[in-house]
Amino acid sequence: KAVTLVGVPIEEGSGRGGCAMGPAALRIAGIGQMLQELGYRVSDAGDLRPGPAADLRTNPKAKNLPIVGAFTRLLEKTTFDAACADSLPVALGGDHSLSMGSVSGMARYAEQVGRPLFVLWLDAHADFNTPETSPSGNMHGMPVAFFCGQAEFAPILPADRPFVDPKQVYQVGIRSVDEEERVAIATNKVNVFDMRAVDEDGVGAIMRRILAEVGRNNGLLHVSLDVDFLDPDVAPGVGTTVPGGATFREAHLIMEMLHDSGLVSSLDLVELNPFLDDRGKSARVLVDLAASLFGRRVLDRPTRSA
Ligand code: DIR
Ligand code: MN
Ligand code: MN
Ligand code: MN
Repeated sequence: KAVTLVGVPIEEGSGRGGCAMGPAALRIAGIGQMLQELGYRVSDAGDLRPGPAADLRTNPKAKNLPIVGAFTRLLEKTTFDAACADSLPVALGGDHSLSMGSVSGMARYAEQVGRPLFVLWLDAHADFNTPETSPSGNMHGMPVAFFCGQAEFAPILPADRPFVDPKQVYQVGIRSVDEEERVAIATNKVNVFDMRAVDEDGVGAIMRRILAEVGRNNGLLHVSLDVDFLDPDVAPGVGTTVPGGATFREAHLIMEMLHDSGLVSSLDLVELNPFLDDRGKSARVLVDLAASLFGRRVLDRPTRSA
């Protein structure tokens, strides 16, 4: 089993500084060593360092588009190449705009191998804004709309690229959605399990449903984990904390069930802002969660079947 780490030090999608230090913090917290200890062959693609794309113009409705677009292009290709080499790509963020690239790369790979791509979006936010609907202009609030082909974004990637079907996007942990975003999610039939659903049904039942659907369709599953999915008490190192997030135990259960499913094809760890963190706490939590996703467990006890 092989894993490719890709550092994506982008913060220009988030409207504040700090996320660019995320890859370094995740490395210091031991992401590579953890994977090696679990028996993976780990290659490290280093940190992507593109310059701003000269052909993309700045736009107040999509802030820092030239650099966000440049990262998108480079990460799309890096992710696609890793997947083609049978290595599981892990994007070390970096703000959530990087998923425009990682998910688009996996969509291209999925099309090549003739399997549907599903996306599990673990986040306080739906990130389904477009330049037209975004109240902030921050592109980290737009990646899902981008890879679902919802918006006429500037020509960052070829217009004929494969998109993700919004009905194959599963969002868990959602508790902050903008007005027009709410309409777009409903219209496009994104599968949203908000925190009320988590409270009523529990993450175990929700994950069993999602994984059964992906398995039934022989899908690939891209997992995108935003630090603000977690409760701010668990992970304070993020610029957009929202109270009432997932607990440490809920998050680990999700990761363990993902491992047991054997369906995960790719992973983003995003929005870690080490400048706001509490002595590396959130970086360590992310590495711990990734460890559960990659197979670390307390006892050899598989997930209870539905
Ligand atoms: C808000 C905040 N929905 C926006 N978004 C995110 O600016 O679009 N915060 N992703 O983390
Ligand atoms: Mn996000
Ligand atoms: Mn978020
Ligand atoms: Mn965010």
